[in-house]
Parts: sequence; C-alpha cells; structure tokens
Amino acid sequence: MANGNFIDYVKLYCRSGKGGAGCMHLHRAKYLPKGGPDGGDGGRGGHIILRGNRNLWTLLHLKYQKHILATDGGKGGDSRSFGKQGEDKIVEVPCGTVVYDGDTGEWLCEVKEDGEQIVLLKGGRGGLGNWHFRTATNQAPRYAQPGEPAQERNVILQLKVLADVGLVGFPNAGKSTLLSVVSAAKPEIAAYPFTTLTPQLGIVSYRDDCSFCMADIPGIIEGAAEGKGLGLRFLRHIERNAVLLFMVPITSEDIKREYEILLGELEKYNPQLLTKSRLLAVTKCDVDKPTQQQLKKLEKELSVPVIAISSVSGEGITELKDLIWTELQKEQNQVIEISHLPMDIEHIERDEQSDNEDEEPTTIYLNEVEEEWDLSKYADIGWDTKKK
Ligand SMILES: Nc1nc2c(ncn2[C@@H]2O[C@H](COP(=O)(O)OP(=O)(O)OP(=O)(O)O)[C@@H](O)[C@H]2O)c(=O)[nH]1
Ligand SMILES: [Mg+2]
Repeated sequence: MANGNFIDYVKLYCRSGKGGAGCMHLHRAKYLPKGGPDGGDGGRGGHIILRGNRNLWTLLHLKYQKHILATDGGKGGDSRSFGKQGEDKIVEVPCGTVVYDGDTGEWLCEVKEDGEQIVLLKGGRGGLGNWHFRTATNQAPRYAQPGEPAQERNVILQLKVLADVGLVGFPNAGKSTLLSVVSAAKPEIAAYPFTTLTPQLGIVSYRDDCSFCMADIPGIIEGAAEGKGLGLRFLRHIERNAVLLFMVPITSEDIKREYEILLGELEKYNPQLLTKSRLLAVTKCDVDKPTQQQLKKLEKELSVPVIAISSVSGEGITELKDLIWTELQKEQNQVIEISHLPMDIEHIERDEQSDNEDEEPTTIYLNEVEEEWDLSKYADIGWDTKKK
C-alpha cells in the first residue's frame, strides 16, 4: 500500500436521527363522528454504529467523509400507524480503532473485533401518539409526544493497529528486511534511515497452521519523544502488541546503550509499554558473528532474552519465530489491555488545521412538537376539550 494511503486519524461530525413525533389524531368516519383518538407513534431515529471489519486496515475510506448523519424517524400517522424508523448509519472501521471526543479529547470507546458493533450515538425515540393518552376523563387527548432529539458529536477516530509483535529499533536496524523475510509483506528496504514512513503489517506463518501478526513501524531515534525524527506518533501502533521485539544491529557501537535509549523513548511515550514482554534481536549477524559469551552477557545485563539473527543468511530466524511464539502463548500475554490516555487535541501532530475549520451544521433539537395542532377543525364535530 502506498504511504499516502495509510490514514490512521480522521475527525468526523456524527449525528444520529431524531425520533419522529407521535400523531395527534381523532378518528372520524361516516356515522362515527366521535371515533376517539387514534394517533400512532413516531419512528425511532437512526443510530450511528461503528462496526469492526478485519478486511480494513486504514481509515482512508473515511478521510473525505466529514459528516456522518443518520436519518430521522418518521411521524406517526392516523389509525395508530407507526412512523418509519430512521435508517442506522453503520461505519465500518478497522479492528483496533479508538474513538475520542473531538472537542475534549476524552476516550470514548474502542472497536477491537471483527463484526463488533458499538452504538456511538443513539437515535432519538419516537414520540407516543395521542392514542396512548386516552383516559376515562380525557377521551379525546389533543396532544401527542414529540420525538426525542438527535445526538450529535465530533469524534476523532484513531487507528492503533492490532498486531501480536511490534518491531522496535533505530532506523536501518533491519526491521523491514526481517518482516519481508518472515512474511509475505513487501515493505520498502534501503540503506538510508527512515525508509519506512508508515506502519506495515505482515502475517508470519509458523510451523503448521499457526500464524501471528507482526508490525513494522518507522525507526525511533533518541529524542523522539521531543519530536525528533518521525517522533513517537507511530508508537501507538505497538501499544497493543503482546510482545515487543527490539532490534539492534551487530554493527552498533554499543548494543546495550542503543537498547536502553529505545526503552527510554518508549517509556516517555507511555510507561505502560514497559510492562510488555520484550525480546532483543541482534541483527545483521552475517556481517560479524557475536560469540555465545557476548550474547549471554547482554542477556544478563539487560535481563531480556537475546537472539542473534540475520535476515540475509537466514540464521536464527526459525529460533526467533519459536521464541516469539512461546512468548505469545504465555498467559500474561494473552490479554492486551492498555488504558488509552486522553488525546491532547490542542497539539495533534497532524495537518488537520483546515479540517478543524470546517463549518459544522449547528442544529439544535429541542423537545418540541413538530407542528401546531389545528384544533378548530374539530370544533364542528363536537370534540372539544372543554366539553365533558
Ligand atoms: N548484511 C545484512 N544487511 C541487512 C540485514 N538486514 C537488513 N540489512 C540492510 O540494512 C539496511 C536497512 O534495512 P531496513 O530493513 O530498510 O531497515 P529498517 O530498520 O526497516 O529501517 P527504517 O525503515 O529506515 O527504519 C538495508 O540496506 C538492508 O539491506 C542483514 O541481516 N544482514
Ligand atoms: Mg523499514
């Protein structure tokens, strides 16, 4: 997928449908001038529903769709007929979409699974028709309930891709090369930093029928938390990975220091990231072979499993897959819950300025009856509220 097509942030204005008004109607037929109240109920307004879809993996389809509006419920009719129900608006989103309030940045909900549906905004209930209000003392109620108002809200959808393993490393560490070797993904690979500009996903098949998902994110550098390099914007894509695979090339001057810098940057972004299982792969081991003692020493100093790999010669790749699989099977890595910090909407690292200036329709729905009831037309048939 081309880089420009990976959209992981959209801001939308959503509005559900308002409920239809109940009907005020008095039945009248030939030889039956006082047929009684028979106004039907209004229909429910349409909901705004988010639905997870595993076939999507970007929010691109919503990029140019700024307003999502469900339709209103229809008014009730005479003969106790119900108003039409408003049409629900179903918004398909990739699994792993997190929803924030567009004005306050407050976390609202999260769509995790394929087919999971979340009602973001409820449609208003339809009002009751005057048939419901008939009593022994008021046999001709000349009022009906109005429909409930619609709900409206600005929301921000942010995608945090759901993968099992996330690759963390400096630029040029060989992350994309590993992904291309173990999966069918075809990320861009080159000998210059920041080749990868958007997250890439790959499905790694393991042994017979097993597989897991691997996410390659753009390289991180020291000071990323202060916005250096591509910053930490993409780190949210590893927030929900069960295992983090750190990658440091053997050519690095100080593997330990490089690992610690990466860890420090992750901590600055979200300290919860440090609670995840970690593995360290020393990459490019075809260039220079580390000794067993060196690896053991690293393992001890950093208290993390260390493995030497080479994507070029294939050395250590099977062992790495075994290691990742064993980690993924551990019980503590099965549930990947993470609390989503509220979004700082003042400082979003996005060029969405123009979008924010979009004029949103300022529709205010009050609990009002939609039409004035014309009572005079009933005067001549003897239906009068003053008359007992
Ligand atoms: N010799 C050798 N070279 C490798 C190996 N893995 C990657 N490289 C080379 O290292 C360079 C960078 O590889 P990438 O996979 O693009 O690195 P990256 O970590 O994805 O880099 P960014 O996307 O910029 O963050 C490329 O020139 C690769 O050919 C390896 O196992 N052995
Ligand atoms: Mg890359």
